[in-house]
Amino acid sequence: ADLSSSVGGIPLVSCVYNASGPRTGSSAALSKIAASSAGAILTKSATLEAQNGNPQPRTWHAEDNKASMNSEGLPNSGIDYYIDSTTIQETLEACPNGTKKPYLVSISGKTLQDNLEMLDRIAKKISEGEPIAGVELNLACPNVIGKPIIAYDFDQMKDILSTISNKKHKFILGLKLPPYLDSKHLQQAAAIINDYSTLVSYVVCINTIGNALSVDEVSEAPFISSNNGLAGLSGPAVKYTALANVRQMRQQLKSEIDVVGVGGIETGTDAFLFLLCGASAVQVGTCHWKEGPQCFDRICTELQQLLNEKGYTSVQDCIGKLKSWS
Ligand code: RRO
Repeated sequence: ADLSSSVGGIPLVSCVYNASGPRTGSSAALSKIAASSAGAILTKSATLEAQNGNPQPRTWHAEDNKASMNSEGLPNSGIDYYIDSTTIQETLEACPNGTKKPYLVSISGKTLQDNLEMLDRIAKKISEGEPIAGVELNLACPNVIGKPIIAYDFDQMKDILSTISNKKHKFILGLKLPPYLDSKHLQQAAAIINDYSTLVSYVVCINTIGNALSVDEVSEAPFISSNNGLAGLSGPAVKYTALANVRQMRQQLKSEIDVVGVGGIETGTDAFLFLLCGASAVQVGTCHWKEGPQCFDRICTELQQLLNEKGYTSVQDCIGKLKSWS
């Protein structure tokens, strides 16, 4: 079966690629994604300046591996590193036999001004010929202490989209969204995004479920030290919330806005379920973190086998084909 797809008009040889976050901070890490079966390469969310993130320990995995948490606090090398021609070249050179995959940059500015500055720098690099295929604007980071999740604040979300929209940048823009746990909230978010359908080419659902807490029975303290132990929840535990968000976003958004699914995907079957719910592509975060970039090869092989067994000849044939009871 044909695993190719496209996101916001960006062609992907495979509909499976990495989530921003784990193993995405350096060109060495990004090169390994490039060398794998992943269909695109997405960087760690960047801030304007490089920063170290929150104190350790800031990550945790459940013993049964069904849940993970992080309060990384945006450790990253700064936007200039991720859009630097050496970083991009080193990464893209690792793509298999002379091919080039889409190189996508994630940004998560601490202020609107920082996001605007980063978008301007990206636009400049693209105009100079840097092969940056698109930008994922992260409106959903749960781990900046004292900063709420932007996409839960609809006034702030409108303000950001309207300000960026006035800039008339030409690159492809996606929005990384937090999970919405109430359908009314999801509808409100979708309505705002629909108003900016000329700006937003795709959305990515979901970021981690914010402000979870894991407690160590032995020390009687949280496992994670920063932010009073509060951290973003990921892994198989969030898969059902992610599927619901992908499904509802696909139903609420204008058809020209693509949906990318992320949250707890570990197998080809998981990827297939997200496609049925309306995802044009899927990202792998926690499983990539735990297993390394060989997860992309494995998940692609599994998805391929499943589609063949089911008689689907392409990913395109199953996107949004979730059956209903009535
Ligand atoms: O770096 C982080 O703490 C982080 C980010 Br920016 C994000 O978007 N989601 C997450 O779970 N962690």
